[in-house]
Amino acid sequence: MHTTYIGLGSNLGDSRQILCRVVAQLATLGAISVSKLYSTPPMGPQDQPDYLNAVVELKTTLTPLALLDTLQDFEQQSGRVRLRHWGERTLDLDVLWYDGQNIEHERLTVPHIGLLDRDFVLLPLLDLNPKMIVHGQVLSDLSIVKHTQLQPIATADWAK
Ligand code: A4P
Ligand code: MG
Repeated sequence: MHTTYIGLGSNLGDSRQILCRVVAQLATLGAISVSKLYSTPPMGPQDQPDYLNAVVELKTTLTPLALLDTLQDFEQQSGRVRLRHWGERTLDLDVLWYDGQNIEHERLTVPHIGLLDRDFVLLPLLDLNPKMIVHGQVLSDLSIVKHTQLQPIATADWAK
């Protein structure tokens, strides 16, 4: 059994409903725990709506690439629209972490490349695993975590 963390983001369509649906889909892959829900200002182009972000911990037998394939299927099933790089999208699913493995594959980089720089990823990750260490870095010690303005908009039962 492998432990993995999946980042969820949406800022097009009914984002809350889209994220609730994908949480239910992730639950078909193994046991899940869900972070609090965050409303976050956009990273990248500023002329786009705020995002909803959360993280799901998943315990699964899927290999990393099989997991990526499945997540990309879920993105497509959400009617995924992605208009521009770092721009608005109906659903973005990222493999943030997989059993502490470092994966460098043409389709998959794990830990996710932006993980240490994004409070909208770090805060929900720390909800699930307050002692988490990535690339030797204790996440709770990062200055971006200590100085973030982000506040959850819903407790961890938001997807139930
Ligand atoms: N890929 C490589 N590694 C991974 C991984 N660990 N997990 C490849 C998932 N995919 C991975 O993804 C492009 C390719 O990355 C995939 O085909 C996969 O093989 P994409 O999601 O289609 O591309 P993208 O979204 O244009 O680029 P990128 O860099 O993934 O965007 P990000 O980093 O996901 O950023 N602001 C806020 N507040 N909240 C957000 O969630 N998200 C983005 C998108 C921008 N601004 C945001 C947010
Ligand atoms: Mg992505």
